[in-house]
Amino acid sequence: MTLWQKITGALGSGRRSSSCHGEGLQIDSDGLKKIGIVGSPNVGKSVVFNNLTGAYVTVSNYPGTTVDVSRGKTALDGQEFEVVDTPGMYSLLPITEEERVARSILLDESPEVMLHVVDAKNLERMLPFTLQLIEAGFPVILDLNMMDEAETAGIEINVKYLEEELGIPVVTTVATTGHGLETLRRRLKTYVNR
Ligand SMILES: Nc1nc2c(ncn2[C@@H]2O[C@H](COP(=O)(O)OP(=O)(O)O)[C@@H](O)[C@H]2O)c(=O)[nH]1
Ligand SMILES: [Mg+2]
Repeated sequence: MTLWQKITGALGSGRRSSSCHGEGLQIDSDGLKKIGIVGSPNVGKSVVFNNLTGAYVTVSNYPGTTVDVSRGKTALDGQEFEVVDTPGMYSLLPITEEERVARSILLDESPEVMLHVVDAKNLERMLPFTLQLIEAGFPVILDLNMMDEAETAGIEINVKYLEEELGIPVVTTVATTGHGLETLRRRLKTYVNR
């Protein structure tokens, strides 16, 4: 079985069991377009989220679960967006409650853009999920975060090639220092209004 077959096969079963959560969901979105931050645990999603949103953030249990979901707002070049920090997930096939919540946010809230944050040091391990998201038809921007550690480890990434092969915007960031965040903001805004 090829990687692609594995990915598309996984998506099939993922889709069939969708929408088990999220019924009657209350979203304080005020009709704003939404940016969903997704990715596996410990890649820097929350640091990116905090950087984008700043002070006005609400943390609440996802309905029917004990999983915390943070929501905030960001202004990109004068246009306001809601930003959702999803719990970590490794694929669209949920195993843990966190992953089920993350997938429900993707499927039920349909963000205008999914920011897939990955650890640039472990790109190879993380790209299959990017492909899953693209194949599922989600609007994806890939954020190669932890570029400082990737560089220290001597890892070079051909971002332009990656963009061409994936057909989506790819940005590099060091979320903890804010490096690359301005470019990320600009590309998010351009992408949402494309
Ligand atoms: N060196 C480095 N550390 C980072 C970077 N981004 C996040 N971190 C650290 O990685 C850890 C996990 O970050 P967090 O945002 O909680 O990850 P999450 O689980 O994806 O939300 C924290 O200790 C962050 O300070 C980065 O770009 N470079
Ligand atoms: Mg987090």
